[in-house]
Amino acid sequence: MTPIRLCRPTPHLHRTACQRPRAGWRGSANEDRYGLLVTDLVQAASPVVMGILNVTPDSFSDGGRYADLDAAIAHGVRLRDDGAHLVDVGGESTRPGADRVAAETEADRVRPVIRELAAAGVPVSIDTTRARVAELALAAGAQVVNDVSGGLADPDMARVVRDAGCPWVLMHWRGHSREMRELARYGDVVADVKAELAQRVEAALAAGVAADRIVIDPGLGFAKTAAHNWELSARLPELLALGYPLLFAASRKSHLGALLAVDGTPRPTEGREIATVATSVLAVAAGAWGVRVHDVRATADALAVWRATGSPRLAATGSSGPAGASSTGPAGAGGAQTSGEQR
Ligand code: PMM
Repeated sequence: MTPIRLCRPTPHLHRTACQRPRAGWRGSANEDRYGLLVTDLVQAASPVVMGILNVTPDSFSDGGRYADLDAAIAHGVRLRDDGAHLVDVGGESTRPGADRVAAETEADRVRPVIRELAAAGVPVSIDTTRARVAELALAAGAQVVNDVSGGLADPDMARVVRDAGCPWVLMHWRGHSREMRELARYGDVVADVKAELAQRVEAALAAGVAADRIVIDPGLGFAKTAAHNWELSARLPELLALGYPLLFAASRKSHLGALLAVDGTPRPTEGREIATVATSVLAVAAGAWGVRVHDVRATADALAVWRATGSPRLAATGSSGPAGASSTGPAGAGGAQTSGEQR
């Protein structure tokens, strides 16, 4: 693997050497289309905030809310105005147990939204595991591919991303929604996720994707119990050692609901925002490149505080996990995925 230099978020506004396109930066054709935006995002000096816009009827937190085109566009613009560097548009729910939708349905949901947001100057990423949907979304104006399968679900995805020259978020993934619960079996969850992410990065590089287009993501909630999510959250420096920018996406997920449960009843998704902000800031302080969140304003405010206090970095925690969390099954803070919980 060719590790790229990871630019840590810093409070400085001027461009550092590692923010400038490096030798090997892939040509002016890609720069024309993705140019500075891409350079700024993947090699950003400040943490990148990705706002979530699911145009699905059934996503676990915002499902059904933005199925209407005008509502979706208005929300995407609001996310940008609140401070999102990217608005992540998804047309297929990936909550555990969800049925797949047809590729045409997924594409029909996302394309008009992306087209309008791009026309309004909102930078968009497409959240899809399908190469064809990614291709159509890029043609409609998306600038980043966010692939929760890390390229595993569709063997053609690497070609699409390589040809576009756009950034590619490779998330750790073991299987589609219907089967992911049974796949939450690990020896040491951090070591296993790290090794599997390294394989996905290798595959992307082998397919010709440039190293400076790659972002990794541990995939909280995807074939992970609550204990796995906490352990990954606590040991991000081990994943950062892979040498790639890391996206952290805990927003409103079920381990937060379980942590805040009262009498065994998980806190509903709307009540998980403060916990989301806390975990996002901790991730950035540990070195995450960016966070993917529903409430962009709350996150942006918290990151402004983090910057104003000198962007303090946490000491690397080494390999010991959080107290009480087990990597082999549900235990510790939050315990198992509660049935009925979405992620
Ligand atoms: N989680 C969801 C959807 N897309 N993308 C990335 N990169 N990482 C994630 O953890 C992730 C994702 C599911 O959450 P949602 O229903 O709130 O979008």
